[in-house]
Amino acid sequence: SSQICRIRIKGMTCTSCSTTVETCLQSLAGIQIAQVALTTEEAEVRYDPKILTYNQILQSIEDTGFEAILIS
Ligand code: 9UX
Repeated sequence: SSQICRIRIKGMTCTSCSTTVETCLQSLAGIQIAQVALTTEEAEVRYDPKILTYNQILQSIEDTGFEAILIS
């Protein structure tokens, strides 16, 4: 199954920051698509809710050193 969520990510200032977050998300089991946009400070993530929860997604973003807030 699959679910899409959008996440606001605070504190990214260069493309290396957004690539770090994007690569981190893409490496997680259960993530199907992850795109991080620096300019809008947003991530769009498609994931399998049977494998991980959005709280785990938010936590793994925070683990990279950026603040993550669920938008939708
Ligand atoms: Mo860019 Mo981000 O030099 O923490 S990698 S600012």
